[in-house]
Amino acid sequence: MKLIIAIVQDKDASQLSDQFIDANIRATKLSTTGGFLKSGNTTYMIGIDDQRVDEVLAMIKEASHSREEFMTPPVNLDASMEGTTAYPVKVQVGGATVFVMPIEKFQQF
Ligand code: 2BA
Repeated sequence: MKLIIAIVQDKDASQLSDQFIDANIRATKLSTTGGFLKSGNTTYMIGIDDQRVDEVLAMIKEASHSREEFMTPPVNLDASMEGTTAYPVKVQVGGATVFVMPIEKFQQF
């Protein structure tokens, strides 16, 4: 068994959740925040048999789209405490960031 942790964009999450249900893939959906953009994303925890890992990864890949977002860097003050104007920077986000981990034990009580 493996634990798949998949971070996807909120815009892709609804479709992916429906696909998991249709395929009888059990998942836990967490509302998360990207450390860099500090905006919302969605993290799935999926416990899955080894032989279905590739199927789940293909599903995540298919549903996840790359998008451009803008972030405004914090204003830096120099020694004279003068601020420089911060301009928005374009950032390419996603498709999905995925971790696959072995599971030592799976139990439900
Ligand atoms: P964020 O941390 O909000 O990052 C959003 C996007 O900003 C990233 O897209 C990447 O293109 C860019 N970015 C992140 N850190 C950067 C930095 N130090 N300098 C320049 N650009 C940076 P993705 O790579 O597609 O990541 C999307 C989201 O996936 C991330 O949102 C974060 O929540 C998660 N993530 C990505 N890599 C991760 C990792 N190694 N561990 C844990 N979470 C990760």
